[in-house]
Amino acid sequence: MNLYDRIRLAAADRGDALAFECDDGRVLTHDDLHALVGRISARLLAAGLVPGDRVVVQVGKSVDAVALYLATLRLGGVFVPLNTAYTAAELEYFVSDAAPRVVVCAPEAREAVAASAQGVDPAPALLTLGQDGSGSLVDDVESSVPPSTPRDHDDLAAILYTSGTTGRSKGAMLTHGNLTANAVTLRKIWGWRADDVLLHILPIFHAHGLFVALHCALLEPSPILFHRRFDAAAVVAALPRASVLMGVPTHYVRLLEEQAFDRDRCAGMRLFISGSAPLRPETFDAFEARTGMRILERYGMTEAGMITSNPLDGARIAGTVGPPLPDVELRVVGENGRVLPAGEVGTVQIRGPNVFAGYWRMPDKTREEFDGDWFVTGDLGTCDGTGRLSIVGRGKDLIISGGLNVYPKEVEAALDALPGIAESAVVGVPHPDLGEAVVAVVVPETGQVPEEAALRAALRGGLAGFKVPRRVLAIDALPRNAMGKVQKNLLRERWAALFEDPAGV
Ligand code: MCA
Ligand code: AMP
Repeated sequence: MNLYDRIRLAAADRGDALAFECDDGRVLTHDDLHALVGRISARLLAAGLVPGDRVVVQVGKSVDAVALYLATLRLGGVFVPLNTAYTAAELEYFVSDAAPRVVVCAPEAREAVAASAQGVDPAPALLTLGQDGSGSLVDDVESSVPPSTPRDHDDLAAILYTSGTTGRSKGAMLTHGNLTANAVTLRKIWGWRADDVLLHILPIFHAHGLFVALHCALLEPSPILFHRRFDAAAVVAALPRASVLMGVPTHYVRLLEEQAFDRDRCAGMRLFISGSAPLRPETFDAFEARTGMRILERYGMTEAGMITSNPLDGARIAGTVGPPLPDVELRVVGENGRVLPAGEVGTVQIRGPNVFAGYWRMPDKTREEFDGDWFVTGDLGTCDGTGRLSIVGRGKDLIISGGLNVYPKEVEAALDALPGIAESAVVGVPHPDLGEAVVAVVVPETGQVPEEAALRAALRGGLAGFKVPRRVLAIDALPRNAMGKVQKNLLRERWAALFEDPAGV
């Protein structure tokens, strides 16, 4: 079944019930939401969308953007959300790779996005959507509301770009079957209830905020308090009306910085869920001491949605991400390809109905990341005797800063292209707020060190802000092993305490 139909059906006898209450004062019932989805579907259809067509979307978080996602599903289109922080240079790659029928962007970005889409043949329709709901996407259209398009398990629902360890970003193809299987399982294992109220604080251009959070609430259906950007004080104020919150570790670190965040505020809360990056045991403990509640940590990936989860009932153990979801199989594999017993550290591999259909137009890359029918996550982990997984590191050269992925190679290439830089190495080092912060170590060409602020400013033109290194440090030569490979572990060790002193942040 088309995932949209499932969502519509879930609210069939709850049309008058609250679906969204936004922090801008907008309130929508389920009937309002689905009427909006209908109008946007008509607009997309008028733009020429047919099943299988991609809809590339780079817009601010709003209920209209959620409705745009649902309308795309409804028509059998393929939703391609993009981080709003991406620069025009970054956007160009995604638009040309996805070859969309429709591109939706903020009204003020229209010209830049039109330029990014210039090479796409046939030229996509360009529609606009402002965060306040203005724009050509929601302007009245003449055509009548189209019916929903039946979809099979294997039909694509979305492509989410994840940066590649080498070179180009890869579009992870997710099917209606993938998204539905994960949503149905999560709703069950997290004990979702009709009287739950989700406090939604995540961006909706990633799997966490778009799929995990929204699907659980919409399939119940339970109301959503919708914050368009994360503001810790606003979250604390809204908590007494909520029962479930999903966030990345940085959200929890920032909530703990709020004086007013206490046990009383959390009295109606049933579940705090964390994921997308490792939750430090210190954060878990501080959270429990302040609120009396133990955060439920789970582990996931764009290519597979949610993979493991600590239990709803039973021990939630800091530093572990729990057993695999009921319909997911997981194994830990050693360097020689041997499946490892409990207690040993190796690469986490998974298979199940949640695992994606491959990378968009990259069959070779897809093959490389599978071991038979097992998907190789690139994360290093170990299982205990009861099947609980702990993630102990990453085999892939990836930095996760505040829940956002940064691939060093992309930042190194941007740095190496700047005048005065002979070579560079980019690493993640511990950061009290972001978990890991991006730090660049550069070798100046002439021994004359380029100014740090100027280097960071130069990077900003091409790279999204969250990828720009918090610090750029000069060094005479990069440490290398006998094979000539840069020893990033030595750089990480040397600057491990860089952000320990709050003055250095
Ligand atoms: C913003 N900035 C950052 C980050 N976010 N810098 C480093 N890392 C970040 N994550 C920078 C901006 O470039 C800007 O810098 C300044 O911080 C303020 O920007 P603003 O947007 O106001 O930041 P914020 O609101 O404080 O954002 C922090 C945040 C946000 C709320 C933690 O990064 C966030 O929403 N993270 C969650 C991402 C997420 O949903 N991940 C799920 C991926 P300047 O002013 O210098 O330009 S899905 C996934 O991982 C899988 C499936 C899973 O398991 O969930
Ligand atoms: P993404 O590519 O944005 O989907 O990020 C997925 C990656 O985030 C995973 O491969 C892990 O490295 C990391 N991740 C997600 N959840 C957790 C967690 N609870 N603990 C540690 N790492 C996590």
